[in-house]
Amino acid sequence: MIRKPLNVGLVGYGFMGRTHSNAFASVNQFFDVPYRPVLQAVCARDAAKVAAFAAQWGYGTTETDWREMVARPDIDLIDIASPNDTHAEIAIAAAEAGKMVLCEKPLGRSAAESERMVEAVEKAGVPNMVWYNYRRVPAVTLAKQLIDEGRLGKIFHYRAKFLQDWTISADLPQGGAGLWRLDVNVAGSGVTGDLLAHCIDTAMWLNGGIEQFTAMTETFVKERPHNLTGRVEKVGIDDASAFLARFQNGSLATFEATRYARGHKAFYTLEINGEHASIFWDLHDLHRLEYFDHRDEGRLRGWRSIHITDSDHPYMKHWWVPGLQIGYEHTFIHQVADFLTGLGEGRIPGPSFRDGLATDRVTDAVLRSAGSGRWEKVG
Ligand code: SOE
Repeated sequence: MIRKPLNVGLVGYGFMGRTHSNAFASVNQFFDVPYRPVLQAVCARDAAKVAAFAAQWGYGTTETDWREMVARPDIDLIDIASPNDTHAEIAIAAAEAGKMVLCEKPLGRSAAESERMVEAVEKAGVPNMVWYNYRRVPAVTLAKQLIDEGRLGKIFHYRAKFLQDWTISADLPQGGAGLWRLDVNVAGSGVTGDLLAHCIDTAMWLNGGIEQFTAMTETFVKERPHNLTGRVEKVGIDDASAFLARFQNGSLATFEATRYARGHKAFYTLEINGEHASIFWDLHDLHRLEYFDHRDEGRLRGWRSIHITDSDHPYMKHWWVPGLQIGYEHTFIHQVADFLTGLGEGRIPGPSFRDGLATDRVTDAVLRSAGSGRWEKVG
């Protein structure tokens, strides 16, 4: 297949900049897609650090002002992997310049910000996508297939958790590189936008829209030193967030995210209980899907632990041989592969900016409900 070059301009070189760069650099080795991502430019404010990143990952050029990169005619796609407070401005400018736009999650710091982003990409008619990568863990994609095939029957329950423990120390400062997630002005919210947003994106993809819910949040450490001001400042983010929900399909759900679950690092789990069958998945064991089917013969009925490494499992024929596992970074490669395939077919797969906005509407309403104690309906 002749692959058309697609010139990528990346903004941000942190953890997410690395996952995205790896995906762009690896996709053609494993997937037969009609485009060849070219690591054309990377942009960040620190000239020395961005030059080192460019050398390490093979970016051809560097910029220190994203506006310069957005204006460059040799860039086709702007990929936003910088902190949340930069997403809207860059995405809107990129769309207005006619670039395709990929944006790290959450789309905006609030639904209002995300609405402007959706308006910009849709007005410009540019391909767009949000990096909710967990949809493309093969086990999670298989769960989607099983649900869509009707194997679970009517869904009664959806249960999701995303547990971490890295902010428990009150000495941990907020703000600056790596710790901007603790600064509400930059992040928009705490675990609600960072972790619960993943659970909500996957849940709405697997189980449809959420009708109403009631939430609670807590900030356990109320003040932290700020890396940029040097002062001890009030903490504005939520450290833990949980809600009870009713989906449009009638199922009941519980969601929980926290950075205060000692011992858990990235324990994202989801369980779905249907009339005929149940599914359980756990990010710490991401290549397994636990499946129980009540229609199995009684004597042999039980939970099956399916090792998702066979060539008829989603994405797996592109990797090694049956039995050999893949990991976290592959979810980003799958997302790029699907994006490039969709680009060739003129049909970009989700999550689109509009899907990202739908998640932000829920996270906004979670914070509202936690403040008011009332049930919220999502439009
Ligand atoms: C936070 O620690 C974080 O890195 C999130 O920002 C990511 O989206 C999540 O996938 C892993 O945890």
